Amino acid sequence: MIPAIQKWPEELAARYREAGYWRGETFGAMLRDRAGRFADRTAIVAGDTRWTYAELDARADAVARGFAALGFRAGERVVVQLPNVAPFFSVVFGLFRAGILPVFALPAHRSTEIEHFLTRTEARGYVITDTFEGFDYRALAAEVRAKVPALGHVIVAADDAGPFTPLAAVEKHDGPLPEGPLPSDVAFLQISGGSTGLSKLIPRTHDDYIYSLRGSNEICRMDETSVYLGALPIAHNYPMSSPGTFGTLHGGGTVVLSPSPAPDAAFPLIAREKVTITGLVPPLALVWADAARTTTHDLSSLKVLQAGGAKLTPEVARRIQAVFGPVLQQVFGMAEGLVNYTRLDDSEEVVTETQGRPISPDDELLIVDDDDRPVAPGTPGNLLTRGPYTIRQYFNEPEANARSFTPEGYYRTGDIVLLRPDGNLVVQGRAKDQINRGGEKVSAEEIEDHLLAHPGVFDAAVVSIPDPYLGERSCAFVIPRKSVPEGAGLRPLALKSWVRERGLAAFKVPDRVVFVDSFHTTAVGKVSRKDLRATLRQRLLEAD
Ligand code: J2J
Repeated sequence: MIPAIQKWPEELAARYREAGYWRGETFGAMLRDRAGRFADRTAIVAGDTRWTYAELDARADAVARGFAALGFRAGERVVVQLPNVAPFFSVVFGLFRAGILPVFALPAHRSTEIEHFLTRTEARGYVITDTFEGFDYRALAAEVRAKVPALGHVIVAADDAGPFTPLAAVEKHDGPLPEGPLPSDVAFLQISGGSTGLSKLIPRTHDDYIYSLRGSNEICRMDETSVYLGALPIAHNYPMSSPGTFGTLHGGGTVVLSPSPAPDAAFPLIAREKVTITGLVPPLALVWADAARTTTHDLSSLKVLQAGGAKLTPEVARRIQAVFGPVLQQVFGMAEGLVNYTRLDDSEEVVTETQGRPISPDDELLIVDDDDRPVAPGTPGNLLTRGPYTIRQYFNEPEANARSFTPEGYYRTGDIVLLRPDGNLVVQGRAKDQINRGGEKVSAEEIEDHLLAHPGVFDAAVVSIPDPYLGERSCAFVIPRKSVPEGAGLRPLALKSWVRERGLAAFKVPDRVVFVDSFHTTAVGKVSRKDLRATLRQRLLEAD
């Protein structure tokens, strides 16, 4: 088995420890400590379920013992695909405690993505729920198990496990508690947004991630009185850690889970549980602002309303503040590490116009041109970063690592930003070939590869197009292969179904398909995919 590791150069690691960023704590120990200090306080609220810290801690122990009894050992990986349900926390904290690494799949992922996560991480375990939003995860598990023989255990965190093992049965094993991991060990694998091919996996250590939680909690003033609403899918890095559900548990507060981010699900929960903070993506923040105008639910407990994951325009920021008051916080982060926040006492101008500044004084930011030379102050450029909670490598991706990190260990974010004299960043665009569909990231290349697999497709290029609601949508330019019947009769709907049926998350299906006879690349010589996408995008904007 390929070990999942994350390593900083020794002198930097020493500095991060000396500065008190890395304190040698693990997630297992963190929960044990909070269960000691806040035993009877409510940790998790989901539907009719309410777990105290003591209960969550006991359940995490049961999960750790159960997985050990099933033969899972420290360092192994288990793909966890759960929606916003309470067992998400008993499962992942149980795995943390046993040193087993959860791989955080999203509820939207389908067979192709799950198969990739399972095979790439050599996972022998897959944790799902029964059904959610009308989709049966047991059928998905049956499909991937047929393709991935190494998948030994499918565990269902719900009553009706079908042919698989119910979580309750795993929790009944009464073996010894496995020896825990080291704080410097990788705790889990997050999923990268991806701009090439398939999603890469992001190894985060206990030390580095817990530091990002502590830093986020300080900035967002989280403590045991905080009530965080998990409205977005909680497996996303943003609602997990900025400060998100994990930050809330770090602070001893209460996590309230909403099955959906829609106002009719979320607003009653805010009123009933007196939610103090939540994180949204910009399109949702706008929907909430509209709904809040006429709601009968009392939303006055909300002290912090975060918008992040995609660019919030100043205009939308103002609309949110007009309804909710001065509670807006912008968050610009990435699952690879670096997170920027506007601060709660920042001026309205900063909160409206900027994406904030980093968590740590030791977050190093470089803004460079395409040749990696620093740009003049105040000029937009490519953002490179390294620091005490930003990864130095992806899991098992030698080629991507060489592209995504500089020799000095800076992560190439792919974002184009401007650094203001006051230290705040403004995101101006993106150099990476990605579509940011209201916070859901889609790799252009990944979708092109699926389109090219269609017998009627000669060539395809996927680009982002502006969208008044989502910020961006995806558009696929397709050259049909006229010489075959499949190409002659090709329709947009057929291609959309094709992508969906290849086992991809619905948010990756192109929103628009435009058929063209050729890409008309006028430039002499070989045109890069990147330039081609830019040209096509421009042509579409001019035509619309
Ligand atoms: C513009 N683009 C943004 C913003 C992220 C906190 C918040 C977000 C994420 C996240 C996260 C943006 N304005 N405010 O993990 O902890 C785009 C950038 C970035 C990419 C990362 C967190 N906030 N983005 O969104 O790994 O392009 O993390 O590089 O999903 O989202 O995506 P992701």
